Amino acid sequence: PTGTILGYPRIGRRRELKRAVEAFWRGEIDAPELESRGAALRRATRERLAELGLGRTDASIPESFSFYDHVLDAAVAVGAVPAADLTDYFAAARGDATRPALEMTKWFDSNYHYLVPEIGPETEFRLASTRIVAQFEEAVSQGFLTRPVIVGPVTLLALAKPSDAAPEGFRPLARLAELLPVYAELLEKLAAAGAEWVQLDEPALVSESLPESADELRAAAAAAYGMLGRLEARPQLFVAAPYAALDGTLATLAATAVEAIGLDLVRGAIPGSAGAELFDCTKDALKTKTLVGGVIDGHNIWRGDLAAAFAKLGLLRELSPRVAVSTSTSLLHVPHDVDDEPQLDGRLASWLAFADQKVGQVATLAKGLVEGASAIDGALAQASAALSDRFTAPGVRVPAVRDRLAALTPADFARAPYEERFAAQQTALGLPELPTTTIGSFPQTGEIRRARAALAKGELDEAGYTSAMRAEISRVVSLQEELGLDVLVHGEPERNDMVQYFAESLDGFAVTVNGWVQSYGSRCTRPSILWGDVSRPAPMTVEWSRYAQSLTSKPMKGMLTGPVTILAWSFVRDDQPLADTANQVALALRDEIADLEQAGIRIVQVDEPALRELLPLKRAAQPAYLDWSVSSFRLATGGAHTATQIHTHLCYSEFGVVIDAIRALDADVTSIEAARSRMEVVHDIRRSGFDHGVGPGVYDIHSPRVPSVAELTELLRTAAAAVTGEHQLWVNPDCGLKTRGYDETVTSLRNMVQATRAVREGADKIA
Ligand code: THG
Ligand code: ZN
Repeated sequence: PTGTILGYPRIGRRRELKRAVEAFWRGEIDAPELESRGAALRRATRERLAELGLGRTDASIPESFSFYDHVLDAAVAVGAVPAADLTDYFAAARGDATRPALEMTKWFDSNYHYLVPEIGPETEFRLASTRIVAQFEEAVSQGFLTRPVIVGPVTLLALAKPSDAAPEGFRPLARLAELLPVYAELLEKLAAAGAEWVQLDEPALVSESLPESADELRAAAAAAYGMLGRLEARPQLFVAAPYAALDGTLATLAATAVEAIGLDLVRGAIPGSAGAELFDCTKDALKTKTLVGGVIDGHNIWRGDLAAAFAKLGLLRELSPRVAVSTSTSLLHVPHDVDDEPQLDGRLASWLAFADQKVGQVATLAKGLVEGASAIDGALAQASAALSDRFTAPGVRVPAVRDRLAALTPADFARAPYEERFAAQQTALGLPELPTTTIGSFPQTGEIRRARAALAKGELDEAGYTSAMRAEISRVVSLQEELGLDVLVHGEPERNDMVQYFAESLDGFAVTVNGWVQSYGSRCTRPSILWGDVSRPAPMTVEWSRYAQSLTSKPMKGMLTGPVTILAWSFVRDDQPLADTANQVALALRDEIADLEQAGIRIVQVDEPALRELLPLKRAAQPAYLDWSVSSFRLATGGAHTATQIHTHLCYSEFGVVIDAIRALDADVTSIEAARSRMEVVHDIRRSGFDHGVGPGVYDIHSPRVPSVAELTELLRTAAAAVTGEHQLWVNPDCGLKTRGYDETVTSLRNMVQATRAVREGADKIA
């Protein structure tokens, strides 16, 4: 094949997979019906990809379907996660009455989450599922010769975590030699079924953020592909290394018998070019390989510079006579089709490429490879014209925004010293010891969702919507007063998604209607499109917060989403450094904070749950990232009065790597997810010398379980013993409550307040 993609969105153009899977979970459809809906989606995908220009019978079309997650699929295939049927499969993903769910974590530097298999010395590998073979045969029966895709053995093990039974220091990668025969058996079965190519995804080989060192990963790759390459009856092997540069591991793969190597040429440079040295022996080896150039960005939605992409393929051809064009990553990270967004401004739409448009770009470049550049001149020129239009269109560069950015000085990024702020805030707020609060959102009831939908459909007018939201805010405020919480929130009933809400209110953003992207399992988000210079035409949250504060004498927190998270969960312009874009967002938030202060708000929370997520995979790039991400937060909050208390909230584990950055944010109070890691995070915080306010979440909001007063008291005592400062500890759940029901929320918060009182009053007073 000369043109291919590493993977295609599997949720469906209208989220058909989400609907099918959730119907199965609710018991509305049975397993055969779910299977047949999955099959229908796979068939539609193959037909669509062929229609868009990928070859029907030359292994160009990848088989990248999954009912939930591709890492789980690979773990099930090799027997590492036992799953006899779909019920077991989903139980592994989501847990059930008897089994806990597998842990979920971020897939490289994307907003996709995979399930983490648990592998120990006791794990027995065997070919436990041949679903992948059956899906290939299904394609054959429809007249396709497609390319099965599976997570490779090195990545599967490197992403797994040690099972509970594993001894201290055990790493799943130690089991590689026992795992390989199972991959071998699978490859043999695929060959027998007629597969000509198989794609093995090995993004672990590009990451410097895994516990394994580059040398260990390289040795594993040499062992794995040495062994699989020597198999007699096997399909041709295409090892794909998306998300960053392969660096020295390219030489390792080149020295094996794999037939094709996929390079991310959006993130990484052409091998042999400046900064990507190539030794002669590797050069010789590469001449015998198919080099699959990932020149179409799978990670964003820009139409991009097609001529530059084609030029990269030309450079690749100097390394091997066999070159194919592909996407840099799977298209899993982008929505299906720009044509599904008729409401988008036509000019903006002409700058965009979602999955289907990217497949079209691949087909165009493949044609250029086969027929020569002149065959695609027109298409390249059109793409270049769209690109220049994008650089010159109104709103992309707004002088007022740029002037303001250019005039910033270091003073704009700093507040008064913490001690001074602390004293002023104590006076202004008069909070008790161990202040209690929540993270921001309260349960989103059916009523709230219906009001939002009715507003969108025009069935409810602005005034009706506002009064419905005010009624909800008033209910939530009364509830918090009744519970005895110290710092209140308005509950965010008016927000759908914490990023989309701001994107809808800021200039420089567009939002989509059908632009769903899978986040995990059946859950999706619609990332906003940050296309131009960002500014705030009007206050965004102030009226809601002002109203909420008018209902209580307790401090009401203003609730904002921070610049890094707004960038991380949007598709961001790629024509300027992220740092500049982040600072534009930061200035809009800074103005919002000033307006909140004017409206009588004394505490403002600026959430940065995605701070860890954008951390680059390559170590050399991490300090610069941490520098700009921290700076943008400090710019957003740096204008707040000394007496205004700035909070932030961070989700997800792995704080170790960003702990210094968290400290550098200089927020007065930081709430973090800690319930599931049993307060280990408090010790991390202490070790780092963090001395500002901290609210390690005392219970896990991701589960419906209600924590008892006794267990909360115990956790709080642990936390109180670990923090250093007298007034340092805050009490809160570990994340927002919007996905929870009211009953469990009320009981949990009641218990949390009671436990806090017990700890405040001292051990002897506890019944
Ligand atoms: N917003 C955005 N990105 C995110 C999160 C977010 N990425 C990381 C994390 N949070 C992912 N978690 C979720 C949790 C729930 C849902 C999606 C991602 C979810 N989505 C609804 C669904 O699929 O049914 C749709 C929500 C909607 O209507 O907008 O429940 O919070 N941007
Ligand atoms: Zn959170």
